[in-house]
Amino acid sequence: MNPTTTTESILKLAIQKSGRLHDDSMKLLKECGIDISNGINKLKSEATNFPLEVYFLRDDDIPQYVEDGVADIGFVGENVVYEKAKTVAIADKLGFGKCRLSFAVRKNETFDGPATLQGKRIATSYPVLVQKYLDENKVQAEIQEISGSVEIAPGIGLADIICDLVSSGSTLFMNGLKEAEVILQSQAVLIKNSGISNVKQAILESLIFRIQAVKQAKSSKYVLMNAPNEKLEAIEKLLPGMKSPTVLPLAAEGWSSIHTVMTETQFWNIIQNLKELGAEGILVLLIEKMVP
Ligand code: PRT
Ligand code: ZN
Repeated sequence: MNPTTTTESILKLAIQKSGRLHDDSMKLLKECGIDISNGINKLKSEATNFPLEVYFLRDDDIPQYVEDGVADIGFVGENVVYEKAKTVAIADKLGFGKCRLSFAVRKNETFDGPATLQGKRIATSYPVLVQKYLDENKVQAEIQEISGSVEIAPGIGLADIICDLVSSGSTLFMNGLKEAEVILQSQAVLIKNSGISNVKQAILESLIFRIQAVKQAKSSKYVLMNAPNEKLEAIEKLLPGMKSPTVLPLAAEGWSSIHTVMTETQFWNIIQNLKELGAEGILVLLIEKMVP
């Protein structure tokens, strides 16, 4: 620790110790230029070049630790934040750990909206969110809370329907189930304690600034192409870009090189038109950081 720093000037971040969010959480910190000395002490680790201390915890415990102020902030799935219903604020979405919480039924059964759930036994690890959905839809059903392998519940006669996290859908498919209704779209988010000090708030803002630059870069591509000068105006009209594109003359007479930034979707939407206008030698490059 830098001799001038005190615990009050270090932001405490809780991330998942192991599991689906661990690697992406560590990767995000790295992409933000924050080095974590992942020493022998796996419970917590300190950044060497940013006022941050990282606690490694079970994801279910993170909202509680942040509410209590044991950690100032945490990276955790929205599904866990809403299920635990602690008093924490969501400060940013992190763009990884995407999944959805869905009802699933046996593949030969039909699901005609919430009324299908009436009187059924629902197996889930998310009793709070499922009960909320039942209440909102004025349906009564029996919730069987189980902590893992929810997808086997219909097969062993424990439940008629399940409500579980889905990403690719292959777990449901392999268990003879099909997704029937999504009740929550989720991704990893940054949660924060509601009463953090001004000093910590300033550190958090600089962390969020870095996270946003990383996220923005991920969704954008740096695109270069060569184009005949007489088509420059028409091509520029197609390009989204941060401001206007950079246009540089090529050694070849009558040709220019155009540099610009766009999202991957925008690129695929305009690529045919660019080619029709005579653009060639089109290069698409990754961007590491992007500050608008
Ligand atoms: O030990 P700890 O309590 O910390 O971890 P955990 O076992 O409770 O959680 P973990 O590591 O499985 O998941 C952590 C977080 O990852 C979840 O809270 C979600 O926010 C997010 N996430 C993203 C997922 C999935 N995708 C996901 N597919 N969490 C779980 N799954 C499971 C799902 O429960 C089902 O069993 O994967 C299976 C379905 O996946 P597909 O691809 O077959 O549809
Ligand atoms: Zn968990």
